[in-house]
Amino acid sequence: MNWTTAKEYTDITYKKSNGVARIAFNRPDVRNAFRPKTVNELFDAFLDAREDTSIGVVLFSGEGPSSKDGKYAFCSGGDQNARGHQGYVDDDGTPRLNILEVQRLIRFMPKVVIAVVPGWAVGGGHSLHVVCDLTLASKEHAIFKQTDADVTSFDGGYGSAYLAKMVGQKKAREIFFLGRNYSAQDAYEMGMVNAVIPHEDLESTAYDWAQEILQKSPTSIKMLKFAFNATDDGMVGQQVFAGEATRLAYMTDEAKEGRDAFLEKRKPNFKNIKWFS
Ligand code: S0N
Repeated sequence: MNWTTAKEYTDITYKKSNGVARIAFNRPDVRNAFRPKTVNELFDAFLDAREDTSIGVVLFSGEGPSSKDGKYAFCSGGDQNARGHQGYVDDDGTPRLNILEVQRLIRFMPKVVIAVVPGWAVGGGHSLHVVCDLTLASKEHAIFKQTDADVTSFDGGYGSAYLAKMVGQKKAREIFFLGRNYSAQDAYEMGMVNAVIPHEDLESTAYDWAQEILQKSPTSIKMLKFAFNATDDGMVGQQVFAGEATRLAYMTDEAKEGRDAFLEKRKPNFKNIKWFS
């Protein structure tokens, strides 16, 4: 793994290596809680990873351990110090709920996003791992927990409704209503974690998974991701999937004929195009 820093930020790190981007929270002393600035940086980095045609997989993690007590975290959700009465407040004084935009960016980007969970995944941090395509968790340090109902800052979207699709209604309600701690092994048995990895191997395993995915056909991977999403995402899911279907249609002879006929001010001739069943 020869990581190159892709861009310098204050609240996150952003690196790239051989088709893989790695974006990580970098506020370990507050268990990688996000403030609006963190979220703006995440959005910027994820957008860059989406637009970079050399990148096929994004690893999403948290730096650590904490300098105070040596504990690891993926993310502990919204920074409660930044929370006002109408949302999470930035330096400009505007209250925001902008983590939801990052969730949508992860969900709709045509690349695989893997949550690499080295420690706590809590509240809005738990919701972020839920929205990722895959989750790998540290055997020794990962702990999954939902505190939304303790602090009255709850995710009624992907964080809960999609979680229920993943682990079942009863289990999802237990996670949110009781707010207990779940180990990596518990999370694996529930179906919300793909693999439990010894902590010292977590990063290299995530990189290996990314390299394995990068051997596959990019079009297949993105069509599969959007197909998996479509049934849960309503008309937006259909729109995202259909956009890629339209792109494939652009690559056909009939698309070329349709375009050329318009530009040449003549009727299109589709007579030689087969009606495949
Ligand atoms: C993570 C927990 C369980 C870790 O416990 P532990 O190991 O005992 O450590 P602590 O001593 O508690 O913490 C260490 C230091 O870190 C600070 N800290 C931890 N988490 C946060 C946080 N979220 N905000 C600010 N500071 C945090 C501690 O204060 C401590 O600092 P010091 O050393 O100075 O004392 C435990 O810490 C915990 O339970 N944390 C709080 C988790 C939480 O409730 N998070 C918020 C939950 N809600 C959301 O995230 C939802 C927000 C959201 O995504 C959303 C939803 C709907 C619509 C929009 C949004 C949006 O935000 O956009």
